[in-house]
Amino acid sequence: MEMTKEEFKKELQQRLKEKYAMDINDASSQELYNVLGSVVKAYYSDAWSNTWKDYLEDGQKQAYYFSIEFLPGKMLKSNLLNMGILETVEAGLADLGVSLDELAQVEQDMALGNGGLGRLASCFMDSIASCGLPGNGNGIRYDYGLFKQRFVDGYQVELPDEWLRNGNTWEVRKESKAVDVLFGGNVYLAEDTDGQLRPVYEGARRLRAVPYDTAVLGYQNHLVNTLRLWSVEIPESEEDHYRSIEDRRAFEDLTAVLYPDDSNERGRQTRLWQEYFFVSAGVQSIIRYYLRLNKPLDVLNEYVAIHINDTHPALCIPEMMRILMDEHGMSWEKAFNVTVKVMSYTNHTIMAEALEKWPVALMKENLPRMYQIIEELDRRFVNELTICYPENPELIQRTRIIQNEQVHMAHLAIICSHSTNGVAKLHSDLLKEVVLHDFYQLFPERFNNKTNGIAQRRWLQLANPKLSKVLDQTIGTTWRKTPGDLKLLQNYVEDQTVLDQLAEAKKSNKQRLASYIEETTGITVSPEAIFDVQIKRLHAYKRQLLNLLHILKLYFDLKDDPKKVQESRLFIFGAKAAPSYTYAKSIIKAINEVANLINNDPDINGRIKVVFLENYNVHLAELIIPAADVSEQISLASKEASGTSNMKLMLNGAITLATLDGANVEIRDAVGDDNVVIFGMTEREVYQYYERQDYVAKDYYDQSPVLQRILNAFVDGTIPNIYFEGREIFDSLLKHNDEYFVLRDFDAYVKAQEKIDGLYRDQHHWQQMSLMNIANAGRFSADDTMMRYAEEIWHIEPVEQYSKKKG
Ligand code: GL9
Repeated sequence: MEMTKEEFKKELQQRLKEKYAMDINDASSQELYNVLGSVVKAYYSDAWSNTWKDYLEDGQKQAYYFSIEFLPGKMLKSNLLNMGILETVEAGLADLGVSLDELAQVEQDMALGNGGLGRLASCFMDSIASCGLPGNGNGIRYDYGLFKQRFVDGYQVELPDEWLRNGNTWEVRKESKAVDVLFGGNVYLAEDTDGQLRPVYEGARRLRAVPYDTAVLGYQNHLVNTLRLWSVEIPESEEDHYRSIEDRRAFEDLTAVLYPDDSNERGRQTRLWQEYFFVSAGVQSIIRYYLRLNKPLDVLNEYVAIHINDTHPALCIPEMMRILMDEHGMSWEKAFNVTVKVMSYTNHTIMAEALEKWPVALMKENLPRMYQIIEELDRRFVNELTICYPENPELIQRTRIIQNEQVHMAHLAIICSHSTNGVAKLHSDLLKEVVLHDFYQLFPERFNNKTNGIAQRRWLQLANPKLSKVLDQTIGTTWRKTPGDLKLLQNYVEDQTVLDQLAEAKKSNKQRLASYIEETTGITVSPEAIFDVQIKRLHAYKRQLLNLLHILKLYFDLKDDPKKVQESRLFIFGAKAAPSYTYAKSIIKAINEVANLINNDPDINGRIKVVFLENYNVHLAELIIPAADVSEQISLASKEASGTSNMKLMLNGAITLATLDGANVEIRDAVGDDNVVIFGMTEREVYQYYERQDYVAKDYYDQSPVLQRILNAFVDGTIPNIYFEGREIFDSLLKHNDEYFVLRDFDAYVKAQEKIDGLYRDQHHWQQMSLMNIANAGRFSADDTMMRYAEEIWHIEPVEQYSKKKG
């Protein structure tokens, strides 16, 4: 893919004329953005159709990543970068008096995900294509993405995310690839003309699933994979079935909104419909495509791998069984055998409340055929175990799919797939030893670890051009394709010039963020302060509250002793709370009120500032992460499966302040104890408390005047305007015994923060630590993670390698 600057300019102006009959000076940013989008799309369209054709002709095995969430963010610059024309286009636009950065702002964030899980899926899409792997995404095209967050009087208010209002340049509606999906009604088995038992559907609703395809461009390798998102429509033939507008709406709304819960949405009928809708449409379209290869269905696993991203798409399993048996007459045994080989599953959380279960009655009523198949899967599993473990009926009860009138989706996913992985070493170990121990005993060979990774193209090359430039000048440009080469930076740890350049880049990113903060909040912050960042969903286990308690401690210390030696600090928060999660919303309110209190206290005089940025999303992350000095990863050990912002922050030179949780453990291993600040209980200690049941939060309060003052501030009016919220937080710690051990870890956290303060004072040393973090972040490249999935789970190969083998 080649294009000169002049060719680009000509093409852009030409298309602007065709589409709007306009000159560049008359076009609005939106119009220009639309036209630029069409230039870009035209530019990759050949590669896109060639990729499909090549896969088909070569009978290439492909992976399909099924995820109910994808969180790609903005795509313009990322597409330009991957096509290798970012600089050409930037320069061409500049010639025409247009700033690419400003134009890029016009694009709406594609926010079809809640947080880490959805963002991971998008990093994986980028990496799959960039590694030359044949793999595609399958999900839902929500009309409304994750809500927009506003603060009103310090409270979170949710507004709809109308991301499609101005259209979506990148998607292509594929009417001809639509499929039908059936819901509800009755299903019974009856003998067909050929004597076979086939299901007969009575009174089912038929909905049409229409795919919208988005190109996923590999990094400068001419490969273009597909992210296929499904949208619901009512087929014309079915219109008579709808008695009223409301009745119709209920079905049309199936793909209207993403459920905004950060871990799991339980028990809601529409959510179950969403899950089946995109799963059924996706599996049907895979099979339809496969049949074009003219291969028998019992070797499907040699051509297709389906990945179940968390349990939300676990219905892939019974749906695959249904298609193979009901539509293609395969026997149960054969269908099951193939299905297990095709499917693999990733677990993303050990939080018990997030393990998805569906009431049998709901499943039966809404997805009768799915339920029949699940019931049979359960029955056969129980039979087999009864033969193998006759002496252990408890094991069978604990592991079966249907228990207490509920369908356990994780059990379904593990029993009927060939691979179950966790997302960081610690997490995978906990799955084997504790959470899924029974299954590990039954199927030890299925369990494996795949530590998460991040796409360094977005999180370094695009988000941090300043640092990227320093890297290019210092270690050359190979790191752009091979993130492992960042390691070369380690050779410069004693090089003052390089350290200064890194510091300069950081400072400039801090200035950029400071301007944004000033513009959006009116708060003036100094780029000299330590930028201390906690950005992630608001959840009790992530312990934003611990951060807040420490801020209050610093505040009281400075009030008592204005001469106290201490670096000035800017505490930055970004976090959305699930709309129904009142406790998380109370924490948001409390942080906002503490921010008001401290930022406006003349005694403090700006030495501590607290900023809670509204509407944290991918785009804002790209602004915050390059500017961070300190990365807060302070979840209670054992609760954060992996975390991925920890990797992004490290890559951008922030020092990690962390508990030994999730991937923090591997970050410590990568940088060494001297380049990270670790504190708090280990996961073992946490489990010991669970076993002994002897944690008494109130003891910590009773014994610590410091904690008394801080906690009392929530209920005695010291923090204004939080009458209810303050009480709720206070009670959560003392009356309800502090579920996430905030008070237990408080002292250790304070000491760790003091250590950070001391380290920062020695700027030379701090820069060296920062450099070591950048240099060792390569191992968290999603490219490597995807290569491991490809080799060890999906058994697919990069296309280049494949062509070489062919040749
Ligand atoms: C999560 C885990 O909580 C994170 O620790 C992990 O990094 C990601 C990706 O594996 O998955 N599981 C989960 O349900 N969420 C995660 O972030 N929640 C959201 O996506 C909001």
